[in-house]
Amino acid sequence: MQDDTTRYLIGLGGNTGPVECTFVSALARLEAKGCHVVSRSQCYRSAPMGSASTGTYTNAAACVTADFGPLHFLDLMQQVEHECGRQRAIHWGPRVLDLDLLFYGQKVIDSPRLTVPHPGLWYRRFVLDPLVEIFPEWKHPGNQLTIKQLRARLDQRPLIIEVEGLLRLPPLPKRYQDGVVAVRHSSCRETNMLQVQERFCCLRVNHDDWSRQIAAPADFEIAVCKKDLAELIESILVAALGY
Ligand code: A4P
Ligand code: MG
Repeated sequence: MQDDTTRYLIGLGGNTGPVECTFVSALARLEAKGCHVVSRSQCYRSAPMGSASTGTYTNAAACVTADFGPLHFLDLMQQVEHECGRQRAIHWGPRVLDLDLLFYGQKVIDSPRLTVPHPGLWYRRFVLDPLVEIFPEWKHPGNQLTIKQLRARLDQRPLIIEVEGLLRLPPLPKRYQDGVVAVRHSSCRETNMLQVQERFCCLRVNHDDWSRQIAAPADFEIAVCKKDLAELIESILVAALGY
């Protein structure tokens, strides 16, 4: 068994066409390009995260080893997406296949083309469900929580999403009754965060005008532009609550 530094954990997703067959084909294509598929999870179904997509998603995860670096690996994943019929029309739109690099061993990468660990994995059931099946004890290099612990946080109720730096929240649909969206004021930053984190799953959204997500913060954060806030919070609720 190779050590963690050479393992790629990937997420597979899709909501158009015969998705389970596409996953089999995608992994075979990666092998044909010189990768070795060590293990893969079953398939999991979930509601689509993001308003640009409507069909139910199928997701899975796989562990792959390869003798080349992460940017070349990303090239191969994108080639495989293309060969399987992926068209990049709408962000978060319907797709036959989406391959995401979730982890590359314990490495942290923050480059224009690649962010690893994947910045959205910690609040997405559809990523953590398959991952916990194949690697429950794998640690996130950002805060050393295991996949199992990250997944368990999403089962806590109420599920709190804290939005930092906002005075008022945008209106959100009432159907997410298990999720609580709270505003965190910068003046009570340290102490309140610590208390809340012990009791609840605290998903933090940092509401600055940062242009892109960050890879391995001290805690997990999402940077987001103001105009997208309501949609982003709703996406997080869908992905974290699973409905
Ligand atoms: N990129 C940066 N980091 C990575 C990484 N770790 N893995 C860059 C893969 N790509 C990475 O990706 C856009 C760019 O991200 C790439 O060119 C690459 O350089 P993309 O696949 O072209 O676009 P996308 O997938 O539409 O966007 P994004 O932001 O990657 O979306 P996600 O996070 O993949 O989410 N709902 C359910 N239930 N299940 C899903 O699987 N997936 C999505 C897409 C939306 N809703 C979903 C699901
Ligand atoms: Mg993607």
